[in-house]
Amino acid sequence: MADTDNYSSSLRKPRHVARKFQARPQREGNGAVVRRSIGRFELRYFDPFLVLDEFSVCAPAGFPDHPHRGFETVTYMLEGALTHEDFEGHKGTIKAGDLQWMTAGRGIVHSEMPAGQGVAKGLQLWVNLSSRNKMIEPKYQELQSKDIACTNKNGIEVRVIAGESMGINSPVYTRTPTMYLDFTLKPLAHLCQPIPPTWNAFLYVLEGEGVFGVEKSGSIGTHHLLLLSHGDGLEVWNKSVKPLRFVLIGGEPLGEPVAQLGPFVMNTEEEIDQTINDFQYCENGFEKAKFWRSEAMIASEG
Ligand code: FJE
Ligand code: FE
Repeated sequence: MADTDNYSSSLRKPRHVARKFQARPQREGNGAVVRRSIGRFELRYFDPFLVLDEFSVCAPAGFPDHPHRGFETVTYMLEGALTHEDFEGHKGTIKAGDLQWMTAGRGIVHSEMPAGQGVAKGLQLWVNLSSRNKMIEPKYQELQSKDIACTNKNGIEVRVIAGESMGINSPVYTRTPTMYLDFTLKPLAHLCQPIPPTWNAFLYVLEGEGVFGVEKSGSIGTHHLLLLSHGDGLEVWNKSVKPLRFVLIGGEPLGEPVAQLGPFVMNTEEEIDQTINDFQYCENGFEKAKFWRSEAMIASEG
C-alpha cells in the first residue's frame, strides 16, 4: 500500500494540536476588519510565518497605498474580489478561489482594495524571507481559481496552493520552502497528510468543525488557529454532519533573528533604520514611490 495513502494511517509520529488560538475581529488598514492569528501579541512569530489575517472588507474600506520589504504576502480569496495595483504599474483583480503570491523583496508599494460593492473575504499570509532573499527583486505569482491544482478522493477535496498533496503538485515557487493546502472533508471523511518533520505547521478552520491530530479529542470550529507539534504528518476526522474546510500551512523555519517595523521585516535594527531611510528618500528599491499614488487613492480624493 502506498505510504501516501490518505485513508489508513501511515504516520510514524502524528502531529497533535500544541496550541489553539481563537482569532477575533480587529480593525486594520483603512476601516477593514481582520481576524489576526499569527502576528498578534501572544503569537508574534511562528517561523517562517509573520502574519495570518482572515480579512473581510467592503468599499470604501481597504488597504490603500502602503509599502512592504523583506517578506512575501500570500493572498488567497474566499469570497468577492480584490483589486491590487503597485508602483511598477502591476495591476489586477483577484476573485474567489484565486491566489496572489507576492514576493515584496527589496520593496513594493501597493494598494489592495475591494473590487465593486460586495464584501471581499480571504486569507493573507506573510511568509518571511531568509537574509539572502530579503533584498531580491519583487515578483508576482498569480493563479486563477481554474489553474489551482485540485483533486477529490475518498470524500476529501484538496486545492494545492503550494507544495504537494494526494499526488498533486502546485506550480508556485516558494523561496522559503512552504506548503499551503486547502482541504474540504465531507462528513465521515478521514485525512492523513504527510508534513516534513522539521517544518513548523499550523491549520486554520474556515468552515464546519473537525477533530485534529488525536481521534478522541474534541471538535474545533471556525476562526481557530491550531499550531501543530512536531511529527511527520497530520490526521483529521470530520465527525460532523457538515463539510469541514480548513487550510494546512507549513514551512521550513529560517532560524534567523527578526527585526520588524510594521510592513518592514529585516534581521537587524540597523537594517530597519536603513529601510525607513530608503522609504523616506525613495531609494534602494523605493525609487518609484516618489511620484506614485494608486488610482484608488486618486479616485477617493476626487
Ligand atoms: C496593514 C501594514 C500592512 N492585513 N490582509 C500595516 F501591510 C497592512 C495590510 C494588511 C492586509 C492587506 C490585505 Cl489585502 C489583507 C491584510 C494587513 O495591508 F493593514 C497595516 N496596518
Ligand atoms: Fe500589502
